[in-house]
Amino acid sequence: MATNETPQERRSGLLVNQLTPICAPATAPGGALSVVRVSGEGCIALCDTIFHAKNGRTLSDTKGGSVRFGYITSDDGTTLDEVLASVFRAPHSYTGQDSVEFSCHASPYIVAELLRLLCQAGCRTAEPGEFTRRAFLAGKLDLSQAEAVADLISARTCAAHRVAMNQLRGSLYREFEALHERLLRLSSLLELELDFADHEDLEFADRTELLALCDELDSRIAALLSTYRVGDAVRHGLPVCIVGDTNAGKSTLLNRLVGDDRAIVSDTRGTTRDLIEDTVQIGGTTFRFIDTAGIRDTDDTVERIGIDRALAAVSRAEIVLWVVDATRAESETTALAPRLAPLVQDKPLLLLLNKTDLLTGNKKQETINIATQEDNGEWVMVNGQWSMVNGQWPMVKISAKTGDGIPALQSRLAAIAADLLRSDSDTILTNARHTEAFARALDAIRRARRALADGLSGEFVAQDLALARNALAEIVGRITPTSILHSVFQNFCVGK
Ligand SMILES: Nc1nc2c(ncn2[C@@H]2O[C@H](COP(=O)(O)OP(=O)(O)OP(=O)(O)O)[C@@H](O)[C@H]2O)c(=O)[nH]1
Ligand SMILES: [Mg+2]
Repeated sequence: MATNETPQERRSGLLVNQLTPICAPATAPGGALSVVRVSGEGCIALCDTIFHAKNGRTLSDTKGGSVRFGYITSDDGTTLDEVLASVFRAPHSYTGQDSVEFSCHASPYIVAELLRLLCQAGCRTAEPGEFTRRAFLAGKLDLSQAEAVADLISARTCAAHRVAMNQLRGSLYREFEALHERLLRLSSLLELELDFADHEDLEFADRTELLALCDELDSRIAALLSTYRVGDAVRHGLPVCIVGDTNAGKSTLLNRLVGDDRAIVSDTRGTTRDLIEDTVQIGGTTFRFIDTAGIRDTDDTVERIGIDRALAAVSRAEIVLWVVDATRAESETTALAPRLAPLVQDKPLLLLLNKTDLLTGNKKQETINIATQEDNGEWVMVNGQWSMVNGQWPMVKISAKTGDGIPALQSRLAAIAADLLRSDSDTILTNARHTEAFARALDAIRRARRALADGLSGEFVAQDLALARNALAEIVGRITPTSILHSVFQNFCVGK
């Protein structure tokens, strides 16, 4: 667990005012009840100055972990509200300090008055994340768990909740402990050797064992890093790029999928210039749909910038939806396949045959034929173009305008997402800060391994191993620059 007072933390001033009683609403406005949190030295007696129980009992004579019913009395002697007060005594509380949580009626007036009375009695208003920061400084949570609290609060899907909950229960901390222990073992073997550097021929550490330890650390950290792709998608939404020719109906499709008028739709070619994003949940997964500029040859400088952005978005996306106007399917696919194919080699692409509501007679039959060929798994559409580029792109027929085929598209997307987001690992990296620190640790371990393999002096190896240890320690907050601590807690809301 995070240590209570490292010199670095003390210097940083994080412990200044660490004991002062603080108060803040812990619930968002709205609803029937609100919780107001109070924490700090002497806060229970402080709350007694505004809280009165019918039977004359006080919060000071209430056991930790129990609840008392009573009234909040204003300074003019009137009753502000009937409340339940939960009392927690150090160290058995969220912050590790004496704490009180008032459960009051959710009127904004009551909450504001209660906070005013508490401040008048000696509290100060809590800063964002200050309760969790106190919990971290008291060693109740490591830094990765503190960050998981924020993730848990903002989790909107089952997957995001599961990842945050695992991290809150210490999954990342356990990874840290296991890796750190192995690194320490590696370092101590080497340092023993350095202590006896005068004895030239002495080599205490078995090089094969050291190399094997490096490899073990390397593969575990590399495996953890590879989970970030999934973690990022879980947290920010799986990026799905909507791409295609101008006027194919991309913006109409974005609006249809997110159920909102997000992008301008018009029959003028080249309407969309910039990337337009919105998230929506389908089948328990958050998707981040990205509408893009239609791809065509153009002399317009701004439109060209838009097209470059569209192609870059295709490269970054996890899934690509290629929208084709079904009435012009041949020309659009022939023109764009060579530009898109190289960008989508390793990612799922759905070819969306849009505007099927406009198909009649022969055209309709043609589309049905294409779809049938797809079922055979070897459809070749235009002059052999498909098979040359990629014969396996599955197709969905839709009408973005009427909504026809959209449920089928949504189930297709849900199935692809389930496949992409499958992970055997309990620990999934969702946080860029953790990922960057693991990457630094991995770099250092790889340098150490090279130095060992090249037979360099143990000193160089030891330096890199120390860098790797420090990078890991930052993740859980054992050694963490003050600026990082501040930015972590500033991202919390007040009352957390
Ligand atoms: N009939 C029919 N018209 C559609 C459909 N989808 C889009 N449209 C029409 O096609 C025109 C172009 O639609 P947009 O959604 O703006 O096309 P886009 O691909 O975003 O076009 P750019 O932004 O210019 O690249 C508009 O007039 C839409 O109403 C559809 O499924 N059926
Ligand atoms: Mg558009």
